[in-house]
Amino acid sequence: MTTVISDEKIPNNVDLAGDRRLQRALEAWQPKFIDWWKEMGPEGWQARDIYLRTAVSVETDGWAHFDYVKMPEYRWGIFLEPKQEGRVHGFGDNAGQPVWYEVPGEFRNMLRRLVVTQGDTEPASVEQQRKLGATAPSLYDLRNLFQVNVEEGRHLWAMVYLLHTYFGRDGRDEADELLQRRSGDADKPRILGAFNEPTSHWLSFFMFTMFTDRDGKYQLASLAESGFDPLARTCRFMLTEEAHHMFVGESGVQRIVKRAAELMKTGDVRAQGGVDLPTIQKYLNLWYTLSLDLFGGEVSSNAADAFAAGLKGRYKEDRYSEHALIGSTFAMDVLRDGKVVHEDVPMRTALNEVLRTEYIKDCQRGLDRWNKTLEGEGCDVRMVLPSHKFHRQIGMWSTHRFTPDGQMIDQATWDARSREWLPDQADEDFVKSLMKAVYEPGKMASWIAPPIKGINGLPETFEYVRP
Ligand code: BYC
Repeated sequence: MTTVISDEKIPNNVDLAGDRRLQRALEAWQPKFIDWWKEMGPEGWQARDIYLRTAVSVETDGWAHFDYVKMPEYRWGIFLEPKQEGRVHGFGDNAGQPVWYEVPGEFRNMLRRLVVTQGDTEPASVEQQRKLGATAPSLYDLRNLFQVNVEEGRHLWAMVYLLHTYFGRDGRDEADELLQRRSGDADKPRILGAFNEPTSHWLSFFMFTMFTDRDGKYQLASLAESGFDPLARTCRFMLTEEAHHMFVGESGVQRIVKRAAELMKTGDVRAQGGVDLPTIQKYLNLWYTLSLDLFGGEVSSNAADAFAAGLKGRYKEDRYSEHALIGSTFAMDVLRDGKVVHEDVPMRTALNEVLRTEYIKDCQRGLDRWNKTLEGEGCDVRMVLPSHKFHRQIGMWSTHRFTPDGQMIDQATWDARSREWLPDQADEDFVKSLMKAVYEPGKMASWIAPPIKGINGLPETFEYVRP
């Protein structure tokens, strides 16, 4: 076990020194990444000492090193889970055949698209969150924001390693373009919808890390099944870091919910500087549905092709007994002639929906924990996941309007009622008005309860970010 950061220019466990050409190519990309980080990373905090975790190996008992570091000096490294000898494809048309260690020619484009789509989300999220440091509710939260940011940077490195190593010239061009697109930019936006939405305050940040990072968990887990072995191994290690991001989101919202319930006992929540539960529910509705869109269309030939090819599997493929999925079906709601019907859809084309269904169950478990908090505070309001048909912008439900409980409505009803369900400008202005920075160790903003414990066994009063 080692928790010491190696002194190589790019820390790694892929023997970069043994491949001079690749090492040179990545060392040429590194300064472009640092320039991007300085321009688009956390605004105003680059020269500060932040108490951060750095990945230094993939060993379960000691992969992380904790210390103060200035973010531009963070040691972004390349870490893949170790190779399992004799690994075979776990699903699709090649199930049982040896996995690939190089990119098969016929699937090169499909694979590159998956890697680029995944890679694009990582810098996008850093860009979305770059101004949040100015309004952090505590030093603990400020540090968690930066932890998430630097690790999204490392996840970008993971995808760039794959592009440089396996996709030649095209891969190098794609790696450069990952640093050129910008979240929310009209001319060169990020690829997926949710990654172009502004994350303009901490309630949105916590909802993003709860719901959008959780999409990341499911997408990475299905790529971790890939028969392209280097992709599987890199995604497996990324999942280790992803767990903390979802913790930040889930516990962040839980603390806001707790504070709201406490304030409800003494009067109007907003008047006392809290975020009221109906407003929290609206932001939940927004970020949950934006994240549902990230799974793609309900019926998707792309998903079927990626599964057939052995490139993208299901969540925890080994829980299933059947891995070819020829002739099987998935029962799901679909739109037929403008009506919702429940139908059996050929399984391979339904795989985006299969994955989304797993994700929805996982989100519900998070809400159950928030609702336990409400119960514990003696509050009888409950947080609810809206229907998967509500407020969709991708897939078959995007063509019609639905209420949060899944009833189809016309556009006029939607126009009259959507403000009850989604945040409007007044909600946005109100939430922003609460966002005043608290930088004193151990102190919290009025709208959020303190965390249950600090980071890495340290107290909540620890100076996680030095002045
Ligand atoms: N926005 O067959 P379809 C994370 C496009 S998050 C815009 O329905 P398919 C993270 C699609 O590209 C995880 N466009 O779906 C979290 C296609 O275009 P073409 C990110 C969209 O192909 C927090 C067309 O619509 N990982 O890690 O199965 C912080 C029809 O597509 C969207 C991945 O996404 C959308 N939402 O796509 C940091 C994994 N959805 O081909 C990080 C890699 C679909 O017609 N990507 N389209 O031009 C994939 O597995 C798949 O590409 C998708 C589903 C999940 C996006």
